[in-house]
Amino acid sequence: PSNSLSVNKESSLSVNKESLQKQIDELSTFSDSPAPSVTRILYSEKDVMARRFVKNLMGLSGLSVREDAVGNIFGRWEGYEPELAAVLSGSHVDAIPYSGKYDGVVGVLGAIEAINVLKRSGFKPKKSLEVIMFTSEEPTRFGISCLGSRLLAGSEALVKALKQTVDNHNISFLDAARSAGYAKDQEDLTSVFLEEDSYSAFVELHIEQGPILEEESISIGIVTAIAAPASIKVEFKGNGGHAGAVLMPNRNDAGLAAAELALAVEKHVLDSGSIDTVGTVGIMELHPGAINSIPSKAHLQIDTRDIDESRRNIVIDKIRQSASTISENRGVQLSEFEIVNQDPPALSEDSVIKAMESASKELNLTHKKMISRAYHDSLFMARKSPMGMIFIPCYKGYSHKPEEYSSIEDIANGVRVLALTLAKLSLS
Ligand code: HGY
Ligand code: MN
Ligand code: MN
Ligand code: MN
Repeated sequence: PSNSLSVNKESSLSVNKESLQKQIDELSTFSDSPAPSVTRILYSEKDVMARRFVKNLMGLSGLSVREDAVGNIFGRWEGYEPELAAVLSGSHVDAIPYSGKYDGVVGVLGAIEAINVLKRSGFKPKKSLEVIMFTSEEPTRFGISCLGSRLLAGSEALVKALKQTVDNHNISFLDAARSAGYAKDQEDLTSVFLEEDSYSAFVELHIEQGPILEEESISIGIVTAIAAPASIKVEFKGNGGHAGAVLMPNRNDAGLAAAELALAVEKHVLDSGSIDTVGTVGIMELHPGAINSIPSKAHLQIDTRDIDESRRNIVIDKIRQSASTISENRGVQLSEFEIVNQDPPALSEDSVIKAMESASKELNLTHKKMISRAYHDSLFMARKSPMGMIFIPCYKGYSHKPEEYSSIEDIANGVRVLALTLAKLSLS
């Protein structure tokens, strides 16, 4: 089979922009919140509609489709040496509440279009090429980020945890998975684990979710590392009571304990000595949530990250210390302090970085190496195969909100770099 890539790459790798834009727009309609926002939660009926949409596109591209026990969806283009470990590319389509329509989606629809681009160019893969849609990357429903890729990477702890994980409506993970047609007769989900050396490389196309590429008018980001994420669940309990009748000295207000801890998170992060340390309290729920009732319970979820793992872990220890000091000072009970995940960072593989760089050069696209401050399924796929990520610019770096936007030109640039990168890795 000829390596048709020797022809002029500019012309032979053309993206069908209008159909890709239409797909992005149509996929965004499978949402539980009004346009232009997107809300698409794991195993919800909108998620199931999105899955059907993606599987259909994979089929139309001639990919053979399979799904694993938790709904990771694979589409395979067999190579002429099918016994070699395949090259994998993909991302996620689940979307946190009131977010945008490009986060993750660009890496799933873009990977399918990259396959179409290669097929149209007459390319024949040596190593098979596979596209994956991870079953869920966002932590929204069960509080576990990158659930699909963590399982693929072989997390025994997660298999155990999923046996008793329930969502906010007390629906168990397995019941939710079964309602979407997965995890049929599966009690333990170790069937999801990837065999050793299943893939020779994994590449994810994603919007930058930061302002750098747009600010510097650079077309392509070559990701060298992904920051180390962690999340913590905290709950404070007090006696609550009547907002009018209970005098201040007699209170142990769980809500104020939570507020003080949130400010302590900010303080510890700012004291870390590096701009790369971030901390967020994105969830803070007060019970009973009545204006004239002193909060008797407060539930917070804390997200803290850093490109330097030990610096991040120091912040976590300080947060834990503050939580117990606050509970003593305020006479509230620290009824929960659970580190949900405390992951190391991931480094991209040199061989994949080189492939992405030479692809960008051959396509005459400006590019720069950079880190990813957002986490991605790539963080866990890096544990199973050489990993790389391709970033494209997004409007003002906006993400996780409805204003998220990338132009179809920028998306098409990313798809072409992905296509050429996959071709190089397939022939390597
Ligand atoms: O939060 C993140 O980093 C990812 O975009 N879910
Ligand atoms: Mn996201
Ligand atoms: Mn994402
Ligand atoms: Mn992500």
